[in-house]
Amino acid sequence: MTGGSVSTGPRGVAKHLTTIVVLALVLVGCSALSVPTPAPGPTIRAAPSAAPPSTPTSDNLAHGKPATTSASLPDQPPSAAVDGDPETIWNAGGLPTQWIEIDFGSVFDLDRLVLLPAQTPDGPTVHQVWGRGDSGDYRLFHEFRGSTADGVALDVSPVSYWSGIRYLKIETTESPSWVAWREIAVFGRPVGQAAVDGLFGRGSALISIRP
Ligand SMILES: [Ca+2]
Repeated sequence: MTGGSVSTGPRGVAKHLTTIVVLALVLVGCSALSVPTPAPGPTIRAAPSAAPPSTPTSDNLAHGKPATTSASLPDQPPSAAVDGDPETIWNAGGLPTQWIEIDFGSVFDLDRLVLLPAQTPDGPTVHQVWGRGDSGDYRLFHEFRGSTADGVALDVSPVSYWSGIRYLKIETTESPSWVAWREIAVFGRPVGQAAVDGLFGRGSALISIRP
């Protein structure tokens, strides 16, 4: 009896030690597992892509191009809408309808338009995008319709090129504000280049394919 109780002592201690060791290993294992799971990766990787895409002035077809308008204030001329500076403004000095037309000097196929409004007060507006070649009638390519605000860009990239445009006209038909633009940026390619791209597919479409 006594021998039995003596003999079970070490086994009991050993059993407890084993349990402690196992628990310690489990705890170590849990802490080890928790180490490789820090903040979610996508959150960290999202930071660089959160920055707005750059729109280099050198690629902006409208930059420094001749612009004419329906009207303008003496100190806020049409050229201020295409000077690359968001702080300078073309201001019609009047309510809609007002328009601004930009002459690219030759014919382009356009794939992006960015409009930076100057607007007081904010509110519902309608802006129509018209284009034509060296000659011919204007064609309506796009219409922005919605609530807009001062300094908040309107950005459109058509699925297909807006083709054969030398003169681009932005006509504002509705707004609670005098019609004014801080900046108009236009991107695209010469007509011939667009034809070559058609053989291979557009780069933007290829880049958009992700696993
Ligand atoms: Ca400007």
